[in-house]
Amino acid sequence: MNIAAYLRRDYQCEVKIEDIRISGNDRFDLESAIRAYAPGVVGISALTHESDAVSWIAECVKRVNADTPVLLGGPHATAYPEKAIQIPGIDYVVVGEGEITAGQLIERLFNQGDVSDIKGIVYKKEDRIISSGRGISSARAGAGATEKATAASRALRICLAPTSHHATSMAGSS
Ligand code: B12
Repeated sequence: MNIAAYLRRDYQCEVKIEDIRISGNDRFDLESAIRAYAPGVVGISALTHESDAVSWIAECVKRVNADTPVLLGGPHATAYPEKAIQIPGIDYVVVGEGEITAGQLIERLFNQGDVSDIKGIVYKKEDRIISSGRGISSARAGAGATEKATAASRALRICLAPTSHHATSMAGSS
């Protein structure tokens, strides 16, 4: 995925992709995988008809570690960001192109920084929904548009999980 390549290249993130559409992981397998990998942050990509799967993935993540931030991006997040942020377990919704926004957001989360100036996110703060507008397009971003990781040696881990728990017909893991 584009975002994984971007995070590895520009942020030295360690990224694992779990494609549930292909692997057909059930709830138990996913929980074991999350426990074994212990990601610092989890990102989910989903279409609107996959919203149910998003909530069980996010709940799985929170059961393993309630402090792991969960990001949602992709078509559902982009089309219906204010609905998407209401999905239980979702901490941040990334709207539109995700490369630059996800990089900035993950870096801030790892450094306990303030996220309020990051464009392209929707999140909750004291029961209010905050939307920061559209993000920066990676195609249009010039040099210097990307924040560079200040703690690049730190192992950041993200599990991008395109999701559908209905897809159980294909075996294999990614
Ligand atoms: C190519 C395409 C297909 C292809 C490939 C789909 C695929 N799985 O890759 C095919 C033909 C197979 C297809 C099938 C379907 N599609 Co289609 N498809 C598209 C299309 C034209 C482009 C998608 C694309 O590749 N974009 C380029 C990539 C780079 O962008 P992206 O995936 O959106 O990801 C970016 C951001 O969203 C974000 N992001 C994505 N994930 C994440 C995750 C995190 C954590 C973060 C931070 C950010 C992030 O960052 C990425 C990079 O900038 C879009 C329309 C569009 N213009 O987007 C419709 C679209 C995605 N499809 C749609 C639909 C409905 C379907 C089908 C359900 C149709 C059907 N009835 O069968 C199926 C679903 C199949 C499936 N399970 O995926 C809808 C989704 C609507 C919705 N609200 O969910 C769209 C938006 C079209 C529309 N306007 O209705 N599709």
